[in-house]
Amino acid sequence: MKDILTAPYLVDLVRTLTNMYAHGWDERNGGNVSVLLHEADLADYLDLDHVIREIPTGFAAPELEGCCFLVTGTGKYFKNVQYDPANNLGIVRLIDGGKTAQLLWGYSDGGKFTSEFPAHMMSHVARMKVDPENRVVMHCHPANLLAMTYVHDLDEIKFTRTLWQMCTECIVVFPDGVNVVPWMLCGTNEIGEATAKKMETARLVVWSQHGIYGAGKDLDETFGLIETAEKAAEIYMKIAHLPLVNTITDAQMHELEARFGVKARPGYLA
Ligand code: 2HA
Ligand code: ZN
Repeated sequence: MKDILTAPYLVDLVRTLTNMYAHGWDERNGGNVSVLLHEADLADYLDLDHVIREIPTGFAAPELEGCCFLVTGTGKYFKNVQYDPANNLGIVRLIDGGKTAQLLWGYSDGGKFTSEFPAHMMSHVARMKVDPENRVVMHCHPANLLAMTYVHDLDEIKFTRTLWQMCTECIVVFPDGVNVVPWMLCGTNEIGEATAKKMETARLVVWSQHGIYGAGKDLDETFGLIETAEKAAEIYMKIAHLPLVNTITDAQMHELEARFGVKARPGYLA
């Protein structure tokens, strides 16, 4: 057996979580990330017949039967993950139609997956239907996106258009825009269901007055997606109180669509 700490997905996740913390997106135990793994990804590293313990999930997700996930632990701090991955992360396999998680590795102090596990698993189901390559769901608390939810209209078209107008590359990076969930109690199946519904039409979902969810095929892509939206929100928070003299027009957005071969979400541009 190879050492799981050398598995590319584990190395990649530890680096990404460390970077998310460095960006200030994950104070204290803020944020959570899940990565879909197949048994074939794990076979060289773990005895898949050895289940450490079983943890009830509190929801059903029959689409994920037999899927394995590398997931951040509840109450754990991203800043600490690099020093003790086996305590702060875990690998689980879903069985019983998603109602039970079999722990295959990690959560070594007796812990379990993030409190936002329902939102993660339901979002994986939603994104897989749109993009079979999707493997990552990422949640964090970037300050400028959060700030924007206090001062900007939460209408999804308006919110998306503002972000697109803040940096030229935004429409290229997230042509499907940003969906918005109003303030809801976090950690519940209800916010999980609401997030997953919004994930059907966009890879970015803002949780008002809380943070953001991103989804993508790998950690780099998903990190980059959130990074780009957060950069746009930062520009917005720098200029929102100043007289607006220039912007990126819808005609220029259409030029970007043509140049980069992307299609803006229907109805979002004039
Ligand atoms: O895990 O970010 O939304 C801490 C959180 C909950
Ligand atoms: Zn959060």
